[in-house]
Amino acid sequence: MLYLHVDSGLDSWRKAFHQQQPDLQVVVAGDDFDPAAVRWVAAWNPPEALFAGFPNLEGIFALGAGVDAFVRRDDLPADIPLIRLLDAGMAQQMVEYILWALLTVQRDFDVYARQQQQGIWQEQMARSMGEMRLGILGLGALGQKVAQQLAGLGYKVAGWKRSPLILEGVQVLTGDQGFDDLLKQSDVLISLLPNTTQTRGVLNRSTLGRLPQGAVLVNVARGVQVVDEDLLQLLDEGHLRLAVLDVFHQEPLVQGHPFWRHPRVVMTPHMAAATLPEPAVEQVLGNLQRLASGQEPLGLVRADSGY
Ligand code: OXD
Repeated sequence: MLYLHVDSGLDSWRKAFHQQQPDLQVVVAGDDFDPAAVRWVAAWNPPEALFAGFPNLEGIFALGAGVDAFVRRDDLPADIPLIRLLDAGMAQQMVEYILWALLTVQRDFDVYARQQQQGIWQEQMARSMGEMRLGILGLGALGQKVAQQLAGLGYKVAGWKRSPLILEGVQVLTGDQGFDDLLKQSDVLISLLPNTTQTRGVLNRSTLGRLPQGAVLVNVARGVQVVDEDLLQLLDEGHLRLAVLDVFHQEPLVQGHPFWRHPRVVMTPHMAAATLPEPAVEQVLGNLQRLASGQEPLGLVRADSGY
């Protein structure tokens, strides 16, 4: 029996499970079932103490890429595998979102929006894709696909990862020196980093200040990676041209936060890459099969790295 917890679209999730594996019993809050019979939980934004209610749990599937809401909890026994989604339709959405941000600056649509408000008719000198140097922080399952697709379109793409990696068409940098080099050469810095103790606050005055004059930040990872005051200062001082933000310290972003009205901030409500029920369920079921045959599931979260 698998217990399902999602914030929205419950019917689509149940349907996807039913269509792909009709014999798997899927239960949700409010159903009549014995908690002791629940072996698996598939969840997004799991409420506090959710897992403690199931004494015979064998594994937990996070229905997303980031597992920060699943780690460091009191109700999650350390010996139970935590498995996250890898891509499952999210990479393509990320590419689309980032491409929108890139085209906004490459073709100066942010400038034209301001010019329109001021009644100014003036053509800007657009850059080509090959003139845009992108720096992608985080080359995990999503980051790698995003990097390669953007490189395939003609952008100059570099990426940073903790451990070395060979990725065709992408310059991969590692270590502290690599991080510094990436910052210095990125016209657009894109965060796809996981949320860990090391990445919290990593986008601050010191790091963002090392980006070239007029650079742009795109954050599609987690809001806590950004020190908001530092970002606002760098935007106000004109060091950064634009910040495209999909994620925030607190979501929904509190009313009155300066991001809402800042002329150099473009914000969206954490929608860059939604979890799509069908590919996500396919991945969960594939992993259930792997576990049943003694194989390691894909997307197993490592306790030491937290992702
Ligand atoms: C995720 C997210 O981590 O949607 O999947 O933020």
